[in-house]
Amino acid sequence: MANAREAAETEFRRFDSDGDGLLTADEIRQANVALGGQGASESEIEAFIESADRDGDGTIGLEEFVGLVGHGRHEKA
Ligand SMILES: [Ca+2]
Ligand SMILES: [Ca+2]
Repeated sequence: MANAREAAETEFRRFDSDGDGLLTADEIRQANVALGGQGASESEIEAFIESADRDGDGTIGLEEFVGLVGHGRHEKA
């Protein structure tokens, strides 16, 4: 039942290079490059964080990441 979630968790851990359970702008930038991106701009990374950062701490936690990529549901808080 949690296949999409597990896939998202696996990705999250791959991106979380220091293993603290939070994705920072730096880690997201590295992840983007690792995925074959040409390097996201600062504003693209900021926009990505803003779109996913529900608790407003400026980083992407696992739950926020799963909510963003784990499934396509659009939930209104
Ligand atoms: Ca981290
Ligand atoms: Ca957050």
